[in-house]
Parts: sequence; C-alpha cells; structure tokens
Amino acid sequence: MHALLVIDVQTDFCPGGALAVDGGDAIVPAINAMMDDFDAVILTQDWHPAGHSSFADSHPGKAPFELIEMPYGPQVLWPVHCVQGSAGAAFHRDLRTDGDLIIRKGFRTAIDSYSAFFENDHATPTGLEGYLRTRGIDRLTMVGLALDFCVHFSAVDAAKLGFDVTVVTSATRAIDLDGSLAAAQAAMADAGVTLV
Ligand code: VGL
Ligand code: ZN
Repeated sequence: MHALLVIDVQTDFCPGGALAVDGGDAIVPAINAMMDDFDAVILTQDWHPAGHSSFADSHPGKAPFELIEMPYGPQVLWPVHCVQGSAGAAFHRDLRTDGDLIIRKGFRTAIDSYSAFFENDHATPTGLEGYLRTRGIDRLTMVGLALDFCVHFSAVDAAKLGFDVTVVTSATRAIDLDGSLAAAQAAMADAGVTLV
C-alpha cells in the first residue's frame, strides 16, 4: 500500500504568510493532481500553541532564524507561525483536504516537531508510524513544505523506520537557511530516500 504524505501546505508557509517559503503556493495544483493516484492521502499540519518555544518571540533578545540550544538539541528560532486555530495555520485555500488523515505536530510548548514521525528529540512519537503500519502502508511519497525542514526530517525518519520513501522535489519548496537545503539533500540520500 502506497500513501501520499502532504507536509505542511499551510497559509503561513506560502507567500504572504508568517514564514513564507518562496513559491510555496506554486506546488498546490501538482499536489492536488497527485492525490487520486494513491491508496491513502495523509496531510500534516504544523500546529503550535501561542508562545511556542520555537518562536523567537518566546526568547527575549533573540531574533528569528537564530539558533539556540534546547534540552533536546539545537533549535532554529522561527517567526511566530501556524498558531493553533489561526488563519495562518489553515491549509492553503486551494489545497484539497479530502484525504484520509490529518496529523498535527508541534503542539507541545516545550518541543518542536519537524518530522511527522518524531518530535525534535527524535524520540517522542507522533503516532503516524502506528497508523501507517496498521493500514498496511509500506511505501510513502512525500511532497510539501519545507523541503529542508519538515519534509527532510519526515523522509529520513520514515526511511529509518523501514518505509520505502520517495520525495517528489518538484512538489516541494525549501527555506534554505545557511546551507540547509544541501544538507537536507545529502541526509535524505544517505538515509536511502529516493529523490525525483
Ligand atoms: C517548518 C519551520 C518551522 C516546516 C515548520 O514545515 O518545514 N519549518 N515549522
Ligand atoms: Zn513550526
């Protein structure tokens, strides 16, 4: 069984949003068109409480895109984005949302979650693995935002868990912060992810 995992195609990650990824909205038509070709479609939604620890605003004297050390490791600080229930946290208005499952992540104040499988301590599960296994899904195709953060960590975790993972890069866009795109491409290739 083969699922399409659509990562964080939300208003705040599209042009005009709080953490806009260049061309983030341009991938929506291609993703919508792909959905009918899979046994299952799963959407993820970045979903932070106000005052989340990944927001620069939560750290006096810190600015967006600075790196800090958290108890679970290094963490990039972001502009306030994808606050639970806000307009920016909604899916892009043109994205099809008639998929099978919407999984939310980053909902604990003290820890961020780039990956759809594990929070940023690389240990706390989101529950997605169990959902996929109990549905008999062993192949995953991933698209969405951002290629070098949430798509990257989701793809590497899925490959480590034994799923057959493909990332369709034309249906992704990257933030590209300090070489994060090249690092992500190398890490995905190392983990055995197929990039097309
Ligand atoms: C993401 C930064 C912060 C992503 C989410 O979806 O790639 N990036 N939160
Ligand atoms: Zn986030």
